[in-house]
Amino acid sequence: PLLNAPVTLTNCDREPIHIPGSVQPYGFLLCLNPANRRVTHASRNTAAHIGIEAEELLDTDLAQLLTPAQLAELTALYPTLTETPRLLGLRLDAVAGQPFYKLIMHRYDGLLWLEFEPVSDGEASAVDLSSLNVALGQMLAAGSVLEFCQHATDQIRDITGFDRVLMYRFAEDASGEVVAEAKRDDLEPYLGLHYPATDIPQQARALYLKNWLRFIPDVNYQPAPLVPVLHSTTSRPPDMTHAVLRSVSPIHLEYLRNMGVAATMTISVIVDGQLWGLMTCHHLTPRLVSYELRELSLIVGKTFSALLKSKLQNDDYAYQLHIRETQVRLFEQIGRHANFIEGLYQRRPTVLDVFDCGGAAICFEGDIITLGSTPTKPQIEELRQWLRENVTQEVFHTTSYSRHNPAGLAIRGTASGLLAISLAQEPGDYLIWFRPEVLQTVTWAGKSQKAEVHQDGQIFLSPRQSFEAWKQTVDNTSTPWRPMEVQAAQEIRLHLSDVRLKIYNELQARAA
Ligand code: BLA
Repeated sequence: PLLNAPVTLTNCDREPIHIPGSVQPYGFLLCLNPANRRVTHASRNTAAHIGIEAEELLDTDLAQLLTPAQLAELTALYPTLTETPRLLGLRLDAVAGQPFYKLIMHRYDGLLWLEFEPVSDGEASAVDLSSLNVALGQMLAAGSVLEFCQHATDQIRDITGFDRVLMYRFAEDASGEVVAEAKRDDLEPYLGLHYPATDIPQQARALYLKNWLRFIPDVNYQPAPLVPVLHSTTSRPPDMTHAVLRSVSPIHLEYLRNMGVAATMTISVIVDGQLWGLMTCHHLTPRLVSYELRELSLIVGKTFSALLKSKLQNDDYAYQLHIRETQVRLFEQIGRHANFIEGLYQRRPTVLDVFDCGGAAICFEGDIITLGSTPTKPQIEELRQWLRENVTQEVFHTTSYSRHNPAGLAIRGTASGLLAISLAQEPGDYLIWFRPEVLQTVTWAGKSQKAEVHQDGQIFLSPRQSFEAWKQTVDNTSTPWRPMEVQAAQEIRLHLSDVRLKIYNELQARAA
């Protein structure tokens, strides 16, 4: 029933994409029973490829297709197969005059999987190792995560020749952002765009953790069903999690067509067993990339994944260091000023320089001093009152002030996010950092902003629409405050209250 239930835009998490019961027809598939090595399933399109009907192949051994020497070679390999596909240097010349095929094999779900891919014309089979060497050197040397992502997208584009290569990074809420892009000059940029979590449903993410590379050479294909479609022992189609030719979700194919994309290849980026992101390649016309080049891209992708963790740690460390150094200099300035509060803003670094944020305000003894991009002083005064009446914590932070206080809607452009520390025992003095609404910092680069709707009233499925959908989910919200920032704010608070206490004690001593 699940298989037959129509998949709609709201239940796509339930589409069983690992058992589509069909393949992409650019190649053909045979499944074998490992016990007797006879064919249990063939894809319907064997006739189109090698002139033999699928039914004719069932229950045969491969003697019909292979020479005795090839058959012996294959037989020797069966016991070594695992779920990871292997390319065999075996070229199938089924019928004189037919194109050559490569054989990709793996073992999964109680079956031996033999996938045959045509050798494309003029295929670059020689892998350019020295350019790979340069590429890996650049990736190693990258100073930041973003630079690292940029090198990787450039490399994948060089290797494969796709029109566009994107690095798509997932956020904590499973939405995604394009953080690097290599593309043909005449294409509109996607860099900086965000998409909601639903564009890549849960089961697809789970599958992409097991299988690192997907390839769709032509989104307008007609799927070739398996014959027979059901697995003999499980009463569902064979599990294609690791199959190269697995037929793709029709919803996703529509999405790609709506985007004007004719071919894609996507490589998983995995850190600590989690899907960190996807490297997605697009081509505007159908494109058959050779298995060898796909494997080479996969090596770059896996190397990228392996190095990414240390690059992420470096970025964190650099930011932590920046915060520490700025704090220290700020504390020195505070110590030098007779009126310590002046040390927070009169020269750089100011409190604004400590964090990545839009603006800051110092509310002290009835005065308000602003730095960077902030709400107006009367608005800050209102905020100060609100904090005083509603917040008991010494350090308060939110990504969406308007969720706590509807009055916050008016200032979301500069102050969706707040990080506030109270400055003294007596309430009312605050140091506040502001972060703008995320939406103020991103734009859709395309021309039309209005929603496109089909004649039947269905929403047009495309990245542009999902960008609009993503916007709804981040209305009135800033980027999150990181634990290291909250902790640094706490330290600044402690330091300021120490300084105050010292001044107070000195005054007391003098008075005595
Ligand atoms: C899969 N969706 C994907 C994939 C990507 C995206 C990269 C991986 C498959 C591939 O290689 O193409 C999303 N692609 C994007 C985004 C951009 C892009 C955001 O280029 C931005 C530029 N998708 C939807 C909705 C549903 C949906 C609403 O938008 C479901 C109702 C489903 N997406 C969906 C499914 C898959 C998918 C089922 C898995 C496809 C498969 O592997 O069979």
